[in-house]
Amino acid sequence: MKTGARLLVDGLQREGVETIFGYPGGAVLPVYDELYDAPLRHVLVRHEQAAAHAADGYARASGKTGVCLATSGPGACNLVTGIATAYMDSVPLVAVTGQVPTTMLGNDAFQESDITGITFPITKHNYLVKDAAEIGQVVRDAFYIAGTGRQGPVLIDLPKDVMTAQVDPVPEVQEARLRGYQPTYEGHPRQVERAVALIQEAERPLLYIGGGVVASGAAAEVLALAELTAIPVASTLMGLGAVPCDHPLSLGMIGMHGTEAANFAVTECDLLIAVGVRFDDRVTGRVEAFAPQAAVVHIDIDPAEIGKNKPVDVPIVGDARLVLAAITAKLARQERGNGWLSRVRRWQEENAPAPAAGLDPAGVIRQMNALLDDEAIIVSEVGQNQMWAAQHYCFRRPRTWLTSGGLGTMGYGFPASIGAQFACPDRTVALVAGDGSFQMNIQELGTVVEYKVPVKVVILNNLYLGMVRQWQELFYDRRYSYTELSPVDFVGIARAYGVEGRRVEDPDEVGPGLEECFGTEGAFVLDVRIEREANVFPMVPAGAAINEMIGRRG
Ligand SMILES: Cc1ncc(C[n+]2csc(CCOP(=O)(O)OP(=O)(O)O)c2C)c(N)n1
Repeated sequence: MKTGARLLVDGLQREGVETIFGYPGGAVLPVYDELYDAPLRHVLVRHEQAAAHAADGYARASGKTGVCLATSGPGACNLVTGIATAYMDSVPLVAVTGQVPTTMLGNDAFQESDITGITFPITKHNYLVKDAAEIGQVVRDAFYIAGTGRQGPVLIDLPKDVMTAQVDPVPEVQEARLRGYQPTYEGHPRQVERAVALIQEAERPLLYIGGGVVASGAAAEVLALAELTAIPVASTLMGLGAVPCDHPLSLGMIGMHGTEAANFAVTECDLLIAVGVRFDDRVTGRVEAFAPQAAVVHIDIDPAEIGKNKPVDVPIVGDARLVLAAITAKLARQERGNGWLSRVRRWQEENAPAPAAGLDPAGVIRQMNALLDDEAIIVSEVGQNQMWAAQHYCFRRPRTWLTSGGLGTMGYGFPASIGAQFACPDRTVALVAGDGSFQMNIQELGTVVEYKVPVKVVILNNLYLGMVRQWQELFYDRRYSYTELSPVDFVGIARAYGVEGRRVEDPDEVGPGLEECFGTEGAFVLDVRIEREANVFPMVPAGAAINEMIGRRG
């Protein structure tokens, strides 16, 4: 005989869960009582949004499914932004919420919210469990759904009486088997043949890779194909790290703040091999002008992505790793003597970034890069800080760059970096933040102190909501409507929680400041006062064609 709450904890253990992030409340107390002496680590965050982001950071850094836990009503609602963030970036997550007893469902009971209704459009699947005997199987199925195919968040809502119900006998948990859910892993052989033929014929091919490459562990396969056939590679924000940034075939990031080489190459290419990407508008700009001369091969595990935003010539539904391996196996080494690579290289050389004056954020990121090893995990907040980190840090390995790409969630980075540090306790985890976004989940300094999480926070502090101010400067005639932020004593706040910190206001102090930050054993907050009106360039204005960049460097 076991209670529903016990079956939940047993289920989590059966799935290999070691760490969960959560926040208690009345409706979830039976589960917390079970956690009291369960061999599971529960991390008490300071806000449920942070629990979801921490579980997400844990998942992105480790490749495992992250788990968060909250109470009903306000607790569950506070998870919503974190669940939506994970959904948009296809991150495997299981969120467990307490719910009012089944007898009170729909009565506007105290702390009731229809969380399955609320999260319906932002979860891959969700459950409102009404029979405690089903909990074991629901947990098994939830982890299976979250972690297979196109990964994503799954929610399990447990009414309080279901948690306390006694189950006897305890049903055996079966292998997950879900009618109507069968992800396709092997690409269709005929489509693979067509892709191979197009690669053999192409004169100006380009690989366009995204988060799906990281998720499916296809980084080595991308590199093998690129090297065998001398195809340059452009990466989305989410794909950074899959191919080392300093590899001769790497063009860096594509899109709104992408490199000239990547954006010009996609405009000129005659074959676009899109892998694990979704043709997001931040990448394509005006979609008709994106790869206008190219035949398009699109490889994706999610059939719904193919042809969604851009017509595709060769659709290949499957796991990127398997499909790329199948394509590469059919190809012989190809040289590209037609000048495509030298043209691409010329774009790279002509547009090498020029050093800026003053306390330049790009310089801060480059100095960070010089100090840290390839294993370091860099997490960002959202805004200019995110784009500077993406542009100027040299990512060389998958899962070393964690950022909210699809939803662009300010407040994501700090809790995600805590989750990443729990997943990878022996590696350096550094957060690049803006002063605005850091303040969105700054209370997690409490979690950092309580659990001795040694994350390093580097605030690129411009006293503005910088990215929005940049848009106001460029497109709203410098009318800075509600984007100026008053100065905050971040070092004082950090110290009040018990975290060390230092403020840097002079370019010469950046190096020593970073050295102190990364040389300190525990957590550290480095508040770097950058040039207030530094902008992120190059930039493709919203709705423009991808090669219509403004503010080119130099
Ligand atoms: C939760 C949330 N609210 C609003 C926005 C809109 N937004 C995008 S970037 C940005 C400014 C970010 O400012 P800051 O964190 O200081 O970073 P900076 O751009 O200055 O580096 C805002 C408000 C958002 N992305 N997320």
